Amino acid sequence: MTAVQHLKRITFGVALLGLAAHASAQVLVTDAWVRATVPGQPSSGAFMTITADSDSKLLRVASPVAKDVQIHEMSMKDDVMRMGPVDSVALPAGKAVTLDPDGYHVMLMGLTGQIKEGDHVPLTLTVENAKGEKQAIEVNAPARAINGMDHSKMH
Ligand SMILES: [Cu+2]
Repeated sequence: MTAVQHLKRITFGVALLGLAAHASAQVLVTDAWVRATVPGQPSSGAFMTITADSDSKLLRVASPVAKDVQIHEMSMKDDVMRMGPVDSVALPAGKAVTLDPDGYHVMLMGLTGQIKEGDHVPLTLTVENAKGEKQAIEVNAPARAINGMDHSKMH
């Protein structure tokens, strides 16, 4: 390939990327991770930071490693930590929303197998913007063994 042909290809690729960015809102997912499990553990949690460039909401999360995936919220009521499923998580424009073990989190329930430290767990996030346009975001979250709250006993 000549240098000019090569340059043309690069320019074409950049143009395509620019088009994709225009066609849909930008949603940035960082620091995604999944809690590693012990053999036989039925559920686990996925955590991440999500930043949308326009007012949006996280509608749902899917993963091939779990039969049921729910978005949960932790809350304090009468000095007792509770959690339950929510319909969606608001993603205000430009604000980094953190899903962590103490707040919103993604519950992976009915695991199809053990999640070992270092595994990569595919997650598909469905985000809807203010116009009602839905967008799927693919995330590969590494599994980390982190001690602390045993999430599986809370259900
Ligand atoms: Cu939960």
